[in-house]
Amino acid sequence: MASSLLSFASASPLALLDPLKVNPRIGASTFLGKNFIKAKPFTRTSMSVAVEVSKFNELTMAPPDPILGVSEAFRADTHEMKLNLGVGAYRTEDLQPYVLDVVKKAENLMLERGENKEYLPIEGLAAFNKATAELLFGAESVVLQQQRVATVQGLSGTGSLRLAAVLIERYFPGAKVLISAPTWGNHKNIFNDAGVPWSEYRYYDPKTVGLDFDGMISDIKAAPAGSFVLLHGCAHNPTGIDPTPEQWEVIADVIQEKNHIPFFDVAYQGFASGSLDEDASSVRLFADRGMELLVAQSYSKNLGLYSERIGAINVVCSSSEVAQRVKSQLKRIARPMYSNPPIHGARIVANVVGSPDLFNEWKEEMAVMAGRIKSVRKKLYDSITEKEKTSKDWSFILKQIGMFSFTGLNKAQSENMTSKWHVYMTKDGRISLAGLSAAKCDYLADAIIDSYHYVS
Ligand code: PGU
Repeated sequence: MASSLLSFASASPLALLDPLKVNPRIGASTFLGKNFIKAKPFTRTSMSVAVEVSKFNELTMAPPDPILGVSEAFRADTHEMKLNLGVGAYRTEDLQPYVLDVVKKAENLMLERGENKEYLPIEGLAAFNKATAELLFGAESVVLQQQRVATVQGLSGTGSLRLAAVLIERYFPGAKVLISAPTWGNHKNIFNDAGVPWSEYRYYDPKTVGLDFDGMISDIKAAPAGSFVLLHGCAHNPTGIDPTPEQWEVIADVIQEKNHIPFFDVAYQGFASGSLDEDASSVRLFADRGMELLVAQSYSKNLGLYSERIGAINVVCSSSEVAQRVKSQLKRIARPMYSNPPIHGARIVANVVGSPDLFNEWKEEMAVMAGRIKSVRKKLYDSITEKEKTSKDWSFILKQIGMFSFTGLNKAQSENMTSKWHVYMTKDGRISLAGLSAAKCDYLADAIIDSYHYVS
């Protein structure tokens, strides 16, 4: 074995060992441990091979992720006032991560039952798939009664979006996905990596700090018929601006006229209004019209299951027979990608949604989380307006909904928030109010006022 490892070292083009630190009289035994005490000293040949240029040398350093990279930078900062408003993750008033009580109860149930860790089927846990589709469409919905929905458990929202992206690439070659401008930073990566072309439709109007509804409608109209239109089901990320129910009707009209296919991303069900049903109303409006559509779901935020990677892709089809075929193809996509999904988060969701007691408790906890965010939103607005010396109108903070506020701060101003104030946020000016406490509102207001007025 020693000799085979040594021959690997001498044959490897990778610069595995630093020859300057190698004592040629001792050779590799220093590095490889006492099992290799009999190793021969390095020869000239082995040393020169060890520093040869790596086959991976062409790889440049990838940039940090615009969202998850912010948390890495935050962890490295030692300032006592530092604040992480980058990632959309719920924190308690003490700014600690929060595990929902219903999640702990569901996990205890799982332990008591002594459930096993066998592989799940490719499509995931049956009880989860049933619960997640019912949560989304409503247990009494026509699409579920007619078995027209293909539901496959995915690796949270991201993995579910990716399954759908591959489905589009494979079965709708050349079809474009229309994405709101702006959108969640990872959407474009997902479609790029799946080889799906995309373009943007207007969404945010910086002048009104509101929805550019006319721009949105005309861009959706102008797109080639049969495009996929990516819509945020509720609590649009990053703007916090959703269409009104009347506007949703018009969006559905245009999509139907153009024979487009709606593709909903539902990552915040319950976090916009505090009500699970109300936050699913956009999706239900489209499904009730008899349209075919796709919906990716995530339980990262509403059940705080960020690292369990639990979500689903749902494809509403024109008949149950088509839905079965679509499901079979989604499974075919999943199998070589990750084989089958993890069970733990799926069981938690199935237990919580499937038990009336836990379900009711979940709704209460969700209302508390959504309520805390609403209260810091109001407190931040009050602090800013109290400090504001000009006629600048900050009321958009109150109008936005969900976990985020889109502050309108530009890149330089957002950078000032971090470099001067140790407030970590994404460079598009988004702050996660879920990471803010009432106690830090005043400090954040100072940072925003300073960055807005004194940095151009
Ligand atoms: N869709 C939207 C609109 C999202 O905001 C997120 C998460 C996801 C999907 C995917 O979440 P999963 O955890 O894969 O279910 N956005 C958060 C979390 C950090 C990130 O970028 O993944 C955010 O801060 O924007």
